[in-house]
Formats: sequence, C-alpha cells, structure tokens
Amino acid sequence: MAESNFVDYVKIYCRSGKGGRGSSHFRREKYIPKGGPDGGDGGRGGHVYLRGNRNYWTLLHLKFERHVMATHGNGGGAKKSFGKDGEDRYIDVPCGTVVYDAETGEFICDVTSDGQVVMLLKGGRGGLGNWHFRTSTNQAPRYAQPGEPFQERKVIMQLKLLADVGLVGFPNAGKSTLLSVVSAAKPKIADYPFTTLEPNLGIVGYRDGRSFVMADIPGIIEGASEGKGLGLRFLRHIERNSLLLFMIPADADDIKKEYDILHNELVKYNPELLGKRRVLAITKSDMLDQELMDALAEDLPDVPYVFISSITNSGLMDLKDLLWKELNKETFHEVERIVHKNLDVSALQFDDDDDYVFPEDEDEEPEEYDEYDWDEDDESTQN
Ligand SMILES: Nc1nc2c(ncn2[C@@H]2O[C@H](COP(=O)(O)OP(=O)(O)OP(=O)(O)O)[C@@H](O)[C@H]2O)c(=O)[nH]1
Ligand SMILES: [Mg+2]
Repeated sequence: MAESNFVDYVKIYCRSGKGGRGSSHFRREKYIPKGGPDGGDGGRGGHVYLRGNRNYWTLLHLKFERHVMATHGNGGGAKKSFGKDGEDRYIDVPCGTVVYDAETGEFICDVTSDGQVVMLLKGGRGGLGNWHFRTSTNQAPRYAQPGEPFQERKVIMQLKLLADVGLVGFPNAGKSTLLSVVSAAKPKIADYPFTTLEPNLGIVGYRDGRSFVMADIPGIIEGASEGKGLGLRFLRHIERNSLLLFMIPADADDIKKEYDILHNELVKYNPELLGKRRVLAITKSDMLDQELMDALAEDLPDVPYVFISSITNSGLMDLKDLLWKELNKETFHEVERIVHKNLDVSALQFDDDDDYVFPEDEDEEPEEYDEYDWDEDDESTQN
C-alpha cells in the first residue's frame, strides 16, 4: 500500500546529541601569570522527544523523514564559558502512537494524548571543564571531561487508532455503510468483500451536541490473528477502542457462530481484548420482519444487541443510545489498561529496508582549547 495516505507504521533512525567536551584551558593574561585553570563545561547534547499532536491522524508526515537527529553540545571555552547546548528535536505524532525498538521489537513507549511529551533519547551530558578538577595538590589540572556519547536507536512507530467505538465484522457486513450514515465520513462501500482496505474514522453526532469517534476497519476473517486476509495489519487498531461493535448481517447462517469466530480471532490476537466491552448489531435487518427478528433474538450471544438497517435507518438511534450508554458506563479509560505486546520484528516487512543506511557521525566538535598548556609556556619564558 505504498501510495496510500493512511500510514500507520514507520521506521525511523533517531539519535540524540552528544555532550560537548569540557575545556582544558588556563587563564593567561598580562600580569597574571599562572592564572589557573578556567576551562568551561561542554554543553548538553540535544534530546529527542516524542510529542502527541492531535492535528495528525496518521504517520504520513514521518514516512520520508527517516533520520531524526538532535545536535551535539558545543565544547566549553576559556574563562569558564559554557558550551552551547545541542538543539532538542521533537517528533510530532498522532495520539495513539506506539513506539517499539526496531531491532528487538521491544515496546518502548506510547503517546496517547495531545501535548504529551515523552523523552525517547537523552542527549549526552556535557563534560566538565578543567576548572572543576583543581585541588590543593593539583592546582593546574589539564584533565577535562569529554562529553557523554549520544544515544541512537532505530524505532518502529505504529499507530493504534484511538476511537471510542471500533467496528468488528466479516467483510461485507455493512461496517462502512453504517459509518457513512452515522457520520460525515465517506468510506467506499461495495457489494464485495474487502472493499475497505484501510481504516476510516468518523465522528458520530449524538444528542445535545455530544459525539464519539467510530473506526471502521477492514473486515476480519477466520485466521486473521495468524495473518489471513488483511488481518493482523489492522487488528491493532481495535486494541485501543473503548468499545467494540460487532456487526453481523441478518442473513448470516448462524449469528452466534459468526460472533464466536470474530471474538476468537480478537482474543487470539491479544487476550487483553477479552476484557473489552462489546455490543452486537445485527445489520441489514431491513431484510427481516418482526417475526424473524423475534425468532433470531432467541439465540443470540450474551451481549447487548440491536437490529439495525443502514438503508432504512431503522434502529440507528437505538444503536447510538446503546453505544453511548456503554461508553459511559465506566469512567476509567481503557487506553491506560491495555498492555502492548512486544513486536515480532521478523514478521514485519518494510519495503524500504534495502537502502537503509545508518548516518555517519561526521561533525566532531573542535578541540581548540585542549592543546594549550601554560606550564610549559611559562617555563620557557622564565629560562
Ligand atoms: N439491505 C441492506 N444492505 C446493506 C446494508 N448495509 C450495507 N449493505 C450492503 O452491504 C454491502 C457491503 O457493505 P459495506 O458497508 O461495504 O460492508 P463492509 O463491512 O464495510 O465490507 P468490507 O469493507 O469489505 O469489510 C453493500 O453492498 C451495501 O450496500 C443494510 O442495512 N441493508
Ligand atoms: Mg468496508
């Protein structure tokens, strides 16, 4: 899906700045021989931060930014002058971004709210200048600390959409159609499976100006948790939804069985999903009459359900009422509870991996103050 604007994973090389070295310098002025050490401290290397930004919905803006590097701290100078700190770098990401180590797959952090700032890599501390190392027995130390090294890491960022309600269903269940009638979103709808190839978000207006966010994801099939269909690639987008709306068409052979298959796939993918609130919508119920509905209702899974039709709009208000009620049942937010599994990096495929090179560290900071040595200088003038 190279041309797509929906980018939900990127791989980036990040590097903080190294600390500037401390200066080894001696004060030297007219009439002040042996002025003593006065080498200043090096500046701190720049940090690399992640920052949640609600203006972003995908990771598209990072797709072509493969190196994020903070700058190094400058070296300290004479007269105890401090080196300049390196510049920090902020990587703006959409809320719901989860960051993993690209080499090991280890979960590093996640960014869930607007303005949230997480330090990804710490800049190296600047080294202390020789001024710090004077003692009663060594008043002319030549030693100054080098700056701390930088940190580097290749990271994978994945977006896990933070919608209130996630739509779960087999292909063709009518998920996109529902989103299109309850929100302003215009997802593609068609009478064949896998019409939806990437998630769509919509804001669903509710009574009194209230609203919630609904995510339509590609259809799930049996085996999705092992990667069948579009499976795994999108299952993660429902991990973070507070509520899952299962959608099964009225003409399904066995609603309960289909429900169980869907449910199993989710739990196999991440057992934590077991704890999620679930609601069932029996879609396309314009094909049913009341008698049939009553008959079907006898044998449904044990979750709150509603019969809907996106064509005749029947049941849609009941559905919204039910979703709203369930969403507000608990005050805590599911987002904080979900535990992110580490990634299996060997299973991930990046089309751009071949030409991936680590950048060289070319810019050594100058060492102009280090060579200076007033002891020798002084002796030569005295003799
Ligand atoms: N009769 C009837 N048909 C519906 C209803 N809702 C959706 N459909 C039809 O069902 C077909 C599939 O609808 P989609 O919304 O694309 O289904 P989907 O679940 O998004 O499918 P994928 O994106 O492939 O997973 C389309 O032909 C819709 O017109 C409904 O309430 N009643
Ligand atoms: Mg669809």
